Amino acid sequence: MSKVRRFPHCSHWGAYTILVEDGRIVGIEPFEHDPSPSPINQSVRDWASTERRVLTPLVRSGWLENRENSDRRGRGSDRFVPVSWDEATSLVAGEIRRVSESFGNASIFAGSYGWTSCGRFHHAPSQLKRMLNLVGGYTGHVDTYSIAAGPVILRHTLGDDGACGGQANTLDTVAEHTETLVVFGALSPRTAQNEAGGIASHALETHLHRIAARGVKVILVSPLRDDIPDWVAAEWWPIRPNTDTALMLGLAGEILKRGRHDRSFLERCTSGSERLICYLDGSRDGAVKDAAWAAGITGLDAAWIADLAQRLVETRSMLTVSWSLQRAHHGEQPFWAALALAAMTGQIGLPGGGVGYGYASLGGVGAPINLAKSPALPQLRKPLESFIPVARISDMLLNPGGEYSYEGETRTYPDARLVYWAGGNPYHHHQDLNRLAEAWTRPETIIVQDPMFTATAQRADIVLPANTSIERNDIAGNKRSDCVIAMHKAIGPVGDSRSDFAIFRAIAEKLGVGPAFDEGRDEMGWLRHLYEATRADAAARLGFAMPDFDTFWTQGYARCPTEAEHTYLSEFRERPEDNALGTESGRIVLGSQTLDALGYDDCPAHPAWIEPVEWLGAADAIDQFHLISHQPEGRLHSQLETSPASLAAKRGGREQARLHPQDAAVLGIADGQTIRLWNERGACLATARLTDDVRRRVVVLPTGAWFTPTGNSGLDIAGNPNVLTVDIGTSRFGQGCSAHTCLVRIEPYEGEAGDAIEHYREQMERLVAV
Ligand SMILES: Nc1nc2c(c(=O)[nH]1)N[C@H]1C(S)=C(S)[C@@H](COP(=O)(O)OP(=O)(O)OC[C@H]3O[C@@H](n4cnc5c(=O)[nH]c(N)nc54)[C@H](O)[C@@H]3O)O[C@H]1N2
Ligand SMILES: Nc1nc2c(c(=O)[nH]1)N[C@H]1C(S)=C(S)[C@@H](COP(=O)(O)OP(=O)(O)OC[C@H]3O[C@@H](n4cnc5c(=O)[nH]c(N)nc54)[C@H](O)[C@@H]3O)O[C@H]1N2
Ligand SMILES: [Mo]
Repeated sequence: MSKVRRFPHCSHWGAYTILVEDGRIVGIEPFEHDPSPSPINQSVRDWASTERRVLTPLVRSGWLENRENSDRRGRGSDRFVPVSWDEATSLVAGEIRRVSESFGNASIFAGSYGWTSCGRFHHAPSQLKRMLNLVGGYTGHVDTYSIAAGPVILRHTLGDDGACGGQANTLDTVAEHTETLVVFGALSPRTAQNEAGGIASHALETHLHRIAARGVKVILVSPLRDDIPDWVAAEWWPIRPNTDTALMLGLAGEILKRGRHDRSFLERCTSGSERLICYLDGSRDGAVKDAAWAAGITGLDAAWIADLAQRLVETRSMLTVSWSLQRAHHGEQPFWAALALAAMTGQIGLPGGGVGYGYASLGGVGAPINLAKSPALPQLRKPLESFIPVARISDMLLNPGGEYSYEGETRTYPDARLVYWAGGNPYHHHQDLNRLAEAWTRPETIIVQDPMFTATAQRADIVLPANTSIERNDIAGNKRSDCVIAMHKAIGPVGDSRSDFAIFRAIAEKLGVGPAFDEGRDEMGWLRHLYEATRADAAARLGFAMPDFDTFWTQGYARCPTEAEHTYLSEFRERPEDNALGTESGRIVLGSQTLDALGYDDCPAHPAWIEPVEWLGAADAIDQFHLISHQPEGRLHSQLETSPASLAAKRGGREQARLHPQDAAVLGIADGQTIRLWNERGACLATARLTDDVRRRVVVLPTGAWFTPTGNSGLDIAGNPNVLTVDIGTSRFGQGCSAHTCLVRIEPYEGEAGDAIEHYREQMERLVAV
């Protein structure tokens, strides 16, 4: 008689138990200690289906014939030839050796950005980097698509980027002490569902309920009303996108005008405030930065702004700034301006006061801080210090040897001949996909390792089918979660897929570094080793007892030592001399000598409002819309795109774009109609959804639809916003991605486009047909 077996597991969106009967998944149960589990849990059963999976190693026919001299424009259209694992891993090892010997290891680009699965051992980019570090290294990347401009500017103004990633005030203190909460961006369970490396307990709603119950004055500054749950009863300030810096500086200037700035705090705890003040009071450029000035740029009401300036100094006030604000042109500025505004109020370092970044952008930001070492596969010593800023991938491929600047240094792009991508999907995550497609023809060889036949895998020369986390054992955990979670193998591998570790071990062996790569441990040996390192650290450094590995593995989770009720910079505030920050002055930098010396007009020496390259205030924006391509509700990026939670947000076989009914009326667009969004970079289709939750002249199209270009024009019929977005760095200083800066035109679409998912399936079948 068959019996249901239970397997504890975890994904970036949370922990759950997989119920399996006769090798088939028959149910998913959320983790018992999670107060708000994510609906995406239910989607993981689709990993077991063969639909969209890569079932065997594949090599593009053109590459197989001509190797590095192949016609690279055949990527994405040449048929694939199935090969054995032995042949595939030999080809990969051969390419690594060839490029290393002929051009040097900097010509191997293995930044391999991406979220892969949440398991810390099979973590594909870490495995890849570990292997390559044993054979001379690779060109990697710094920062992330999530945050780049933000951490770069905070390193220079706060001394480190901890405040960006969960080391600012914990949300329990905000829920308890804050009287005025200004949310720039979002505080939404939509994004808080996910946490890199998994999350055991989703606590955002608990904190928001407390905030609502205490009657905290909450102001949501966002082009989108549902960026905070409606039951929080926030006041909605529908700001013109990408103008938050002007609002923040207008508030700071208004405080200054009224003489309400905290002079003592500025003097004791900051440097360069005179530079900022000359800008705010107009003595630098003749424009007084006050409520009226900010109203003109942001489209908000001057009286509201003036009122808020007063509230910020008269009540315990806290500013939260979502990561989204810095994924925009000049994204350094809103992060720095918010810091400046909080410094003017003098509330930094007080419980529930000051500023913090990225709350709810991930579910663990603002959670109690995990003090123990998190489990992670060591990537070993790097023999090569070659890197690019993460989002400069097309720039690198298009301009080998070209100059660029990053964080104050002038650098050159390496000559990438071989690209190895494991666990990421650049045809999901990168901006201006048509430009990426051009850049993608430059490398001699492209290797993609993924369970799914993604748009990136379709455009590879060698595709290695990794299995998904439910087909192997792993361990989840990170700095922002209070548990490590056991991830048990629930089903056997789909097709001929193998675990990331098994794939890299086979390649390492062919490169002659097998023993150094696996250190004699197998999968379970490694999990035990990584867990025990966390446990030993918790015991030695913190006197905290975690269960032994076997108990942890059977129980499915183990609690870690955490610090709750954390107030950021409280000691610094008390005694700045004894707690100097790692900045040029040891204090919070409001006017920077470093940036003054660099003389950049796109990242000046004090926080400043600078017009983005595209925005609604531009002269040519009159018939255009600002595109917000935010994170999708029902999936993580492009993952599990055809699963129920993701499909729930699609209509008419493609992604929905939300716009205001009055705008739709002007354009002659009805709810549910197919629309075309376009600009000079590309075009895609979407299904219109009309709602007054969206500010006028803004269109919201979530990311993650699988890139499905059709016809000669390359019209994407799935609704992937990255055919429209702009591929420029945030500034010469930060070089982050500018995804949230983008203008588009919209029109009703009358043609016959077909169903995007069906079209994608047919394309997959064409590529692997023998
Ligand atoms: N327009 C616009 N673009 C954006 C953003 C935006 O706001 N707007 N946001 C950006 C942000 S913040 C991010 S983080 C990026 C996200 O970009 P990515 O991280 O590249 O997106 P994912 O879809 O999560 O890609 C992960 C890939 O790993 C694969 N994978 C899953 N598990 C495994 C595994 O166990 N092994 C291997 N080898 N592969 C696995 C998945 O199938 C998937 O193809 O997108 C960025 N792009
Ligand atoms: N369900 C789900 N959750 C996720 C992810 C996912 O793919 N799916 N991805 C995860 C990842 S990798 C990351 S990095 C985080 C990202 O977390 P965030 O960066 O916080 O998420 P976004 O959804 O891009 O943006 C949040 C909101 O910011 C607002 N916004 C955009 N531009 C502006 C602006 O100029 N001004 C103001 N005031 N508001 C603006 C938009 O209305 C948007 O809804 O999300 C994580 N959480
Ligand atoms: Mo991200």
